[in-house]
Amino acid sequence: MIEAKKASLIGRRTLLTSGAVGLAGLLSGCDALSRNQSFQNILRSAEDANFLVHRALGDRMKLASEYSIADLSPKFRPNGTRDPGTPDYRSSAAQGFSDWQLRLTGLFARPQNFSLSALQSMPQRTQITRHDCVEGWSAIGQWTGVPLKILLDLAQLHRSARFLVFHCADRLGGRPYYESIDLLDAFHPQTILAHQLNGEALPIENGAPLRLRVERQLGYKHAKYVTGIEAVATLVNIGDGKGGYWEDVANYEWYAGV
Ligand SMILES: Nc1nc2c(c(=O)[nH]1)N[C@H]1C(S)=C(S)[C@@H](COP(=O)(O)O)O[C@H]1N2
Ligand SMILES: [Mo]
Repeated sequence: MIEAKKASLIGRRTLLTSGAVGLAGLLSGCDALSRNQSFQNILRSAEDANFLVHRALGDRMKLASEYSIADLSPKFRPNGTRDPGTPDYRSSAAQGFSDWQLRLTGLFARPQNFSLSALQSMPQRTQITRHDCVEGWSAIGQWTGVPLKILLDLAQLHRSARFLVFHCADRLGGRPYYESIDLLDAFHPQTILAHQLNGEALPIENGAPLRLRVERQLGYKHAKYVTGIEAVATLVNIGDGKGGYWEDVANYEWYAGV
């Protein structure tokens, strides 16, 4: 009897601990943290780990505030690239982006491309949120698009994937713009690929025809002009390895929570 109880407690402890380690893996921003010795010591205690799991998950899965139509900014100011301006982009824009392809590559069981009209025929989510740029301005806009989760399920994200990299059509200072998020943000209900702003087709200056909205993070994470989503196990081979254009160029934080 006592032995059985002990065994079940040990089983529970192991489960909680591995759950915590799994979460540390998921919270990719925690790479440095999970290498940190004292964090590892904390993880060894199952009860503390359980607490950390719930606190971390709770914080990360919270919804960003949503606003009403009355709160919309009169104009959603553009920032960074206002037009990728390449021949490919120009010709696609001239056709109303009817030839735009979103390419899902990397760690998917069914890597595939989606046209803009395919994306528009999927279930959509509309949300009014506040965008905060590190340069000190913010704007409230209404975004409509496909929840990223739908695409990840269709393409069957592989178990070994830990990050999604968003490739963009524009270059800044000669480098391609890109961004990346972890799987908690990827499956977050407010993470969408938006093709509309304030009920109209997304303007070129705001990222037409597709831009990421990852509402728990600062503006630079919201990749515009998205051409591809690559699922990877590590970010070290992408760009300079820091997970994004501004992370590489100016050491911006990879996890930019608001
Ligand atoms: N492809 C691409 N995405 C980008 C940028 C960019 O220059 N290129 N700028 C980022 C920054 S710093 C911000 S604040 C927002 C601005 O979005 P907006 O132009 O719709 O205001 O886009 C982000 N995504
Ligand atoms: Mo920004």
